[in-house]
Amino acid sequence: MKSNIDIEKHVKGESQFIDDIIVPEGTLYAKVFDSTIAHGNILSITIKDAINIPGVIGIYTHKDIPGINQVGGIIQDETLFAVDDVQFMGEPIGIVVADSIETAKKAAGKIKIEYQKLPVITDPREAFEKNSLIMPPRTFSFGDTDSAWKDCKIIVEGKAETGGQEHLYLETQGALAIPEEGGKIKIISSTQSPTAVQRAAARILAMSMHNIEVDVLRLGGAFGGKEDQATHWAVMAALAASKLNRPVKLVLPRMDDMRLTGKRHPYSSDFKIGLTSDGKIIAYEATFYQNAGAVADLSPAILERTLFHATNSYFIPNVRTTAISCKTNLAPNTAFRGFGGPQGKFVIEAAIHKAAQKMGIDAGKIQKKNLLKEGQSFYYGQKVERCQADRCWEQALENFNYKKTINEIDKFNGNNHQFKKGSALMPICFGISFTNSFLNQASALVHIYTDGSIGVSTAAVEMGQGVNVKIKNAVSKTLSVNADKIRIETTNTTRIANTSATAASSGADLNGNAAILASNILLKRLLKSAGEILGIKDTDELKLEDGVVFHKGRKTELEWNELIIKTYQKRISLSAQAYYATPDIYFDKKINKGRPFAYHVYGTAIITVTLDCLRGTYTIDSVKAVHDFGKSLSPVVDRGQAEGAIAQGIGWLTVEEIAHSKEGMLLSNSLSTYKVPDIYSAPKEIEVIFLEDSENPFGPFHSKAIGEPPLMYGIGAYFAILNAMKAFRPEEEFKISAPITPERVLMALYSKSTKPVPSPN
Ligand code: LUZ
Ligand code: MOS
Repeated sequence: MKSNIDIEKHVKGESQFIDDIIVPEGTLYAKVFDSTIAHGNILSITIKDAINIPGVIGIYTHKDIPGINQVGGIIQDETLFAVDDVQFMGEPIGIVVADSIETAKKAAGKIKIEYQKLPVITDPREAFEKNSLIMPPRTFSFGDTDSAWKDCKIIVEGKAETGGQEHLYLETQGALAIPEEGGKIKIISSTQSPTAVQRAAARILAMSMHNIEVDVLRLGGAFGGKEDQATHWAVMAALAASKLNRPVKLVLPRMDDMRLTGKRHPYSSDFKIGLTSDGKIIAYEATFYQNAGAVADLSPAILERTLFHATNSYFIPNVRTTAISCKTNLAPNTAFRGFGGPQGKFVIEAAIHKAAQKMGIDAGKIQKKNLLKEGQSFYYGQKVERCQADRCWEQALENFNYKKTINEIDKFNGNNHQFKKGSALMPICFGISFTNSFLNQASALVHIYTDGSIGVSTAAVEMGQGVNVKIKNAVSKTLSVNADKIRIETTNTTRIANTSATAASSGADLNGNAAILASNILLKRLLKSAGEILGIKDTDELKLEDGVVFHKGRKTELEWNELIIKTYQKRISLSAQAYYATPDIYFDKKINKGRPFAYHVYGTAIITVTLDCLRGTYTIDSVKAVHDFGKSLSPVVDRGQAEGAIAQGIGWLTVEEIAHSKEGMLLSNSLSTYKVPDIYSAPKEIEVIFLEDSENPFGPFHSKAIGEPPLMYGIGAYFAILNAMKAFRPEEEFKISAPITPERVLMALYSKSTKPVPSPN
């Protein structure tokens, strides 16, 4: 089987998500009640009208927590339930538990909370000015920018902004907690990080981790939104289950999910770039103001990845970047596909765009001239190895006939007034590994049953990205048995302990490698056993191929099923556990240098758009990319990931707009007020070519991570639209502020400025 193994079940509606599980007898339902103001002190909570409603079983707040009221992962600054004050609208204050979800909802609506309001900050720069920070700023530097500016012929300074992004996973956050014998709690959770749920539940309930079991079948999407923020709901359900000794289900309704959970971090950034007259970048400085929301969540790690990717796929000899995590009164922003990388890359692309404009040349000239080369170093100290930047670039331009595209666009723009076309090139380079080195570990447990079928457990969580089919293929290749014999089990903390989140695009790498190691242990045992069965001494000459034992390249009579049962009868273990830790990665946070990434993923995309200059609307005509997949473990899954990421990246920078009121209320709070790319706004054409001959010793069978990198091709759509706008108003200096919604395009095209709006002829 080559495609995502869930596809058939998905299409038939047979795939189970949290809300599809047939609940145990006596299950209760929980509803969160939350802050209706963005900042203030809680004066009183009155539950009288709620608790007396028939069917309401319990109402829990911070007072009911037996352990520590703390769910912060990186910094301990986040309570499960608010205590004295609230810091964002939607901050959980407690839960109502009832015998039906309707009753729980009704009761939650009857809880009265009095507040004393405090000033609200929603803007990161304002937070910075008021010294409202999550942690001290961080600076990465390389070379010496201060002395480099004098060597620059062209210097451009500017500001760039990117907005938030709602994850909008199809399955909202949720969990089912089931009490078991002796106080143990089993939590079935829609989480990317089973161990994070287990750890937080143990802390909140004052229990040992071995009394909490977390099980994950699959997620209906996550995109980073369930890396840290699936924990709360699971722990709340566990708390109620533990209090009441009854199963408790907590699934967030869509509007609660949008209101209560954080999004991609909006960034506001300043940049300064200096170049020689022939377009070589000599110096680059950037300051990133990250809108973290009310608590740290994963913001410090996301901030760090922004710094790592601030120079995208370019070598710049003098760089200084500073990133500031600003504490505001919004829901805590969190991991989102790319994890701060896209925000960093957008700013350097903005700087190059502006520099190109000033020099009167195509941005592509600057991009090409500064692409990373083998043997150079990234500005955080890692050597550039197996660099594919140039190859992807060259092949994209050649395969997709970029020259012709440009000529056609120029011709079109010369002949049209209302419609203008634009294009942009977008090279990417994305580092693979968790930037916190210790997280780069995984383990696998492989059982072969006596009928020859195989069960594989790892830490990987299937969330639609196809990690299960990749692990299946990796085990199938290693043992040389048909993939149909292999079942990928749920992700479960009793089978696989101390899991890192399935995140950082590294799920298939880490868990695939662990599964290969475990399979190899079994393979070695099986071949030794085969030698004994066949009476062959030189086991080195034995091989398993398609479920048959071969000796010196010749088929023997010994087949898989017989080998398995005989090995079992000889009392040889048919189970193996293995552990994988990415080798040779480290990072010194004192000097901000090291080798944080196992490897990098490269690619180049060409994006073309058509803009209706009367309406401000646009179509993304095409996205054509040459992408470095390494040697793919599943080309159809990888292609799907690339195409989906491209659409999601374009959505972030074009139509998806998160809006808050000044009081910190989320205005884009439903599917009617928040626009995600649909079939009309997605690119009309996406073509992705697999770069050939790319080796990757760190990936299972030389594959490369795919989850996040292609999202950043979407940045090209922003600049393609900007270029089309420039074609309409060549004199105008447009602000760099994403998302570039049709509304904003229209306003910009007809903005009052010293330069007149051109009219036809
Ligand atoms: N999560 C995380 C991530 O904890 N660390 C990372 O470096 C990372 N990178 C990308 C996505 N999620
Ligand atoms: Mo992450 S953004 O959960 O890979």
